[in-house]
Amino acid sequence: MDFAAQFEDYRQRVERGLNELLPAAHTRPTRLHEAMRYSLQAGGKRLRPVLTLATAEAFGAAPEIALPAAVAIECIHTYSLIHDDLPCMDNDDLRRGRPTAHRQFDEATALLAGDALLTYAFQLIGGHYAGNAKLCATLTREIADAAGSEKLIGGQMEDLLAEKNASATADDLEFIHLNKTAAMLTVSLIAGGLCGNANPTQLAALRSAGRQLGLAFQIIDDILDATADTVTLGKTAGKDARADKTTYVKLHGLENSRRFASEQSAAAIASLRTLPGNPSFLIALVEDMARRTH
Ligand code: GRG
Repeated sequence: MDFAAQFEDYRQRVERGLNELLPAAHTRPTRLHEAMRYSLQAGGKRLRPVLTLATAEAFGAAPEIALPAAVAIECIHTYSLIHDDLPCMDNDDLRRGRPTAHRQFDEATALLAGDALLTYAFQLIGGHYAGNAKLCATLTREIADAAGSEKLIGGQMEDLLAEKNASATADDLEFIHLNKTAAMLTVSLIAGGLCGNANPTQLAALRSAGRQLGLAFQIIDDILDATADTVTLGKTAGKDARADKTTYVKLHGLENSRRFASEQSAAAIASLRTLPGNPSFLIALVEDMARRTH
């Protein structure tokens, strides 16, 4: 199977998993469950859950074992997008090519749908890995750590603070990217590794790859915001410059940002090459991401 077909195969597993593992839309209260599914099923790239399934498989585990963890991570990612779009944060109207959750429903429903997706992620982990107490505890700890106040939420907090601070530094920007973006990508790899019984050295290689992939991903996001159009992106383009936001492009310029993104992608590939088994799909995914246009 070539890369595109393999990605599509993983993506479809994720779509089926999301559909089967989330409460049905008609579950009471229907408005809440409809909003959770609306945002989840709006068709993101599914990068994080695909990373989890592919990493598990690279370590010889069946992707089904990693599916609840992959779905849990996509639930957390989607909650963070819903909350990020709210009027009190980024105040955005468009996400994944559709009206944002608070536009489609209302602010309170969007807030609750985000809360519910975050909570449901841990309900899924607790329910599906109960038969393997060590795996259940480690997945819970790793995912909670990545989504918590020192990583995803901490990165978002500093991002909001940096918007009001014209003298935010390259160090501030790295903190934001490592925590807001790289932490969830890293835990996607780690969750797959844990499901595939990766040893501590292999987990360390996955952590390095996640950090490098996350930095490359975020720099490319900054470049796309500055260079792509809203229709291609499926979200409002050019927002960073209009808000005079501190980004890689603002601090280092387009050319240096492009160079830094390719250096980080190359470093992520080098980290993945140290893994046993067959990390070729993961390597192709990093290469593909480096070329992404949305
Ligand atoms: C509200 C706690 C909290 C966190 C919000 C996700 C987020 C943090 C902010 C969104 C803005 C942003 C640029 C975040 C960096 C991570 C990122 C690029 C997310 C978008 O991920 P994609 O491109 O989205 O994988 P899809 O829609 O494809 O899943």
